[in-house]
Amino acid sequence: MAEIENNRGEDPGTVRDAAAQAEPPRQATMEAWRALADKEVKDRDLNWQTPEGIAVKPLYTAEDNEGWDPGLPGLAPFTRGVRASMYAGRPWTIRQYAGFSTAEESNAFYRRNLAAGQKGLSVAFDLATHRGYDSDHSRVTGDVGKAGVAIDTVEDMKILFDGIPLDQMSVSMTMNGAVIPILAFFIVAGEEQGVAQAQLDGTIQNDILKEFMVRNTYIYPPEPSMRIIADIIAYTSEHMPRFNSISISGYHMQEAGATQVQELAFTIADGKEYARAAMATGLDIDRFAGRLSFFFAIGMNFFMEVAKLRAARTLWHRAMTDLGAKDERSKMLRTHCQTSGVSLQEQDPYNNVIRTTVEAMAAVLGGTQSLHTNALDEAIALPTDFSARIARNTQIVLAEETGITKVVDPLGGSYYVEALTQELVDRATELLDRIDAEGGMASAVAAGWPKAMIEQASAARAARVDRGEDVIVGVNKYRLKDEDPVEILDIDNHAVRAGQIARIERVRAARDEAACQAALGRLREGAAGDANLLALAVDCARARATLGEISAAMEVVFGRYGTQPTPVSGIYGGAYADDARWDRLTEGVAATERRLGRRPRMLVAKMGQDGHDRGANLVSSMFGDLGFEVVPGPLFQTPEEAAKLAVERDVDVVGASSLAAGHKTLIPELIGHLKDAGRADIKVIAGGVIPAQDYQTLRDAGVQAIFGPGTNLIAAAEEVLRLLGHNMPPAEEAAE
Ligand code: MLC
Ligand code: 5AD
Repeated sequence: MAEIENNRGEDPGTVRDAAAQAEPPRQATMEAWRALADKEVKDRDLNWQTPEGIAVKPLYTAEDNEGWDPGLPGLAPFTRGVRASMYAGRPWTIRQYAGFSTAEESNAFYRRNLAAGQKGLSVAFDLATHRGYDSDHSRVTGDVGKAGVAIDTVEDMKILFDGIPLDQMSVSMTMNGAVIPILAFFIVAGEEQGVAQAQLDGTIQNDILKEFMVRNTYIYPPEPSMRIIADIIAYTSEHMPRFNSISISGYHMQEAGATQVQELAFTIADGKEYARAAMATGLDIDRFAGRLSFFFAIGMNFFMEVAKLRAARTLWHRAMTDLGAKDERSKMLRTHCQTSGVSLQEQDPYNNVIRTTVEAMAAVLGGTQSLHTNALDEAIALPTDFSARIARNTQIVLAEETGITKVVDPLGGSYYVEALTQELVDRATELLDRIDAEGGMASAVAAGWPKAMIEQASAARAARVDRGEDVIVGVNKYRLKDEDPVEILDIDNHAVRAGQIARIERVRAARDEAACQAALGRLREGAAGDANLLALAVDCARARATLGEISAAMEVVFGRYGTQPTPVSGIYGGAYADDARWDRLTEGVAATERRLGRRPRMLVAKMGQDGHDRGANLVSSMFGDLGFEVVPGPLFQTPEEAAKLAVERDVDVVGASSLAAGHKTLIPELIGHLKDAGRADIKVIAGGVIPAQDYQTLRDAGVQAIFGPGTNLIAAAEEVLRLLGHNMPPAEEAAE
């Protein structure tokens, strides 16, 4: 107002004085606001307790930001962004994570995507590759080519990047277990494309601590795994200056159920641990720290996610300063983000486009460097060309149509966002201090409490959703009566495997066997000693050793790691205290126990190389709370091993949890082995990422109940009790 009038050429002081005289005095006090708001809502409490225990108020003002200074973009502590010009100078990288089937098919998919506006690549490998097995290994029959692309030798890697110049395209590779052979293949694929190592631009995930916590694609025990990381940091800092040696990932923690504070603190703590591990090898921190990068999930709590990225940058700057970094680039947290997979639903799947758009906006308003937006069919399958196009265009529209890129940190100065940023910094610092006091993240992970904390948060969230306290549109509210299935990508696992095996055989037939074995021998010796493992693996890759052979050479020395799941108890059941639905179920369990003369027993089985154990852990925890005797099966069983365990423990039911598309191969095999053992009476149920299109195949194979994404665990438990012969009336009848 004053400025408009000022355009008339009047003295601004006079204008302001006149306006002050004309208007009645303003009552902009907090007391006045509170009185008005209370009147409007009739004294209802408007504070919101978030899952991380933060009390969010209905109003924020300048008072909430007192003593807090977020600084300026491009300048320490980088709260407002790592670049001075941010997206006004260069937009974030549209980097869609993808990979499926063979190297040929994935390469063609990448090229179509790049032609349509994608800017960087991000490779998803299949689980056989992740876990260091060649496609011909007997443990991976259900996994080859399913959740990502199968890579067995450097020949596959060359095909994967055929026609994609590796000196011009930045390539991220999500690999943590078989990280040594994969990075070696990448280096040699570049070399044979004519690209020197120093020119390679990209990122390797190489983050093992979160694998032990939540993602589970580890191979070796923690100690040699940490050595591998230090070796990679040492190698890349010397030979590959443009390459990000690690992508320290909170993403999978949030996917496993972590709150934003947990994701933030554990990720920063992981980063500190890696920096310390590299320094322990004698490397100067400023030699490598500028190429440590990060990766966060962006879920539906919009402002919390924006604040989380700002808090992460603030915390990392502090952490690296404490570790002695001098170069500001060493203290700059650069990150990739991916919209949240678990927030997406099978039911009414077009809602997922909306969710992903909101999450993508939070990621860019938080200042991410690179972004993956999930496809609408996320909850059931890998993206098709159609769903991938919409996912990609979500970013292109944000970048090119909205004007969001024109202003640096446009939410900077929002009272709420700044207050949340500070609150997240403070809360994460409390956890970080606890971790430091216990000797760092490797010790904390070994002690197991961060994983348990995440699983508790996950069980609490599941109970809130099942009870309808957290709304999911189309799932626990506004659910459709009829759903039209969307078209999905189906991969012929048998054909991919046969093709891969044929190629491995061709590579083996053509290579200089003696040279290959000699290189593998040197790697084995290096593992027993202290040579740089990546340098030795590069020689193996040149000599056409396979991924399985390179992994095995190190496994001989390091061993293969495995753990026994330990489900949390009391959280899910506790949320249902005094709830009639829960009482009906516990009565059903008690009646079943009387009939059987013992508690009903359930094996929760994880077969194949699928390490996604969030669903399995939840089911184990919930059925345990109900009074079942739960046998939580170890990860990575073959169908034969799972059947054997079921028979040994004399269970009544096996719940097979599948999240990596192995279900059509693995579950029928499991049923076959139970029959062979004369235990066809053991009931088999299936849960997880199972598309409706596959239900009939599974039923034909003998699966007695299928629980897809979005299943209410209470309803699932009722069905299990019915399967066990309990006369359980439907909930509506019981209520009548
Ligand atoms: C950027 N640049 C600018 C600029 N913005 N220069 C001037 N002005 C500006 N405004 C420069 C940068 O300095 C850099 O050069 C170059 O442009 C590229 O920009 P960047 O910001 O570094 O982006 P990018 O290359 O995309 O790297 C982002 C990254 C990296 C650092 C976060 O680590 C990355 O790409 N990560 C992706 C990880 C990923 O895809 N993960 C998938 C996980 S899926 P220079 O020379 O400084 O480098 C998963 C799921 C599962 O894990 O479980 O399977
Ligand atoms: N292609 C595309 N996206 C994938 N994801 C996992 N594997 C692939 C793949 N092969 C995504 C999903 C999942 C997250 C971990 O990564 O969104 O939730």
